[in-house]
Amino acid sequence: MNYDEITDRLMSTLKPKRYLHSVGVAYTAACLAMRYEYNIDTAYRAGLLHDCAKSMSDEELLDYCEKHDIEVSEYDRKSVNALLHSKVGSVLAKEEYNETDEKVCSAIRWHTTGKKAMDLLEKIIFVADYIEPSRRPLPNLDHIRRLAFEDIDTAVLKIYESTILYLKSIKEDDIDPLTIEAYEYYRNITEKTT
Ligand code: DGI
Ligand code: FE
Ligand code: FE
Repeated sequence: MNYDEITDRLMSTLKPKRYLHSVGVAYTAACLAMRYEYNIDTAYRAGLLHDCAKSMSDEELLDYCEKHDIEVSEYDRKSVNALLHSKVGSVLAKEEYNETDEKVCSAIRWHTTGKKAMDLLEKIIFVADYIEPSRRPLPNLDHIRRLAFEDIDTAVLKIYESTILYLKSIKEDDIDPLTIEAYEYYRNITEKTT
């Protein structure tokens, strides 16, 4: 699909604010791609598509997983929309948006929890999702925005710190172990340089 077709479809499924967020992530991902010498077009497309499943209800997400053989963990069941829109989105991007680049699908797949040793596109989308201009103010956001363009691994680490603090402040026990594992990984690899 070309950009017009993608944005038309996104506009018809996402709420206006979510659509604006997606465009913000696309442009922010493109800027990070410029900084880290990644393919700008690929980063922009991954940004546009990353939340393409966000408007689905919990029921629709679970149903989609069953029909498409997507594994649903016990953590996914506790926070269906938060954790499954990324897994479902990566398949939806292929099926409904004709996305054929596996790297784009993987960046969508991992944009919420992240994971250990993300590739550059995965990190770009993980970070762009957090710092794009229309995000409501979050703790440390100005600092993380600057760091994103200085050292992306440290920006990933700071995002984990804020997200984990936030998740602990709402309900302690349902943080996906992937989130914690990835946080520890980025703490270890950035320790050597900071
Ligand atoms: O879809 P967005 O709102 O743009 O952002 P997102 O996909 O990064 O995150 C969706 C929500 O998921 C957000 O409120 C933070 C939350 N989240 C991130 N990691 C975890 C998590 N929620 C749970 N339950 N567990 C996690 O590990
Ligand atoms: Fe998301
Ligand atoms: Fe998002």
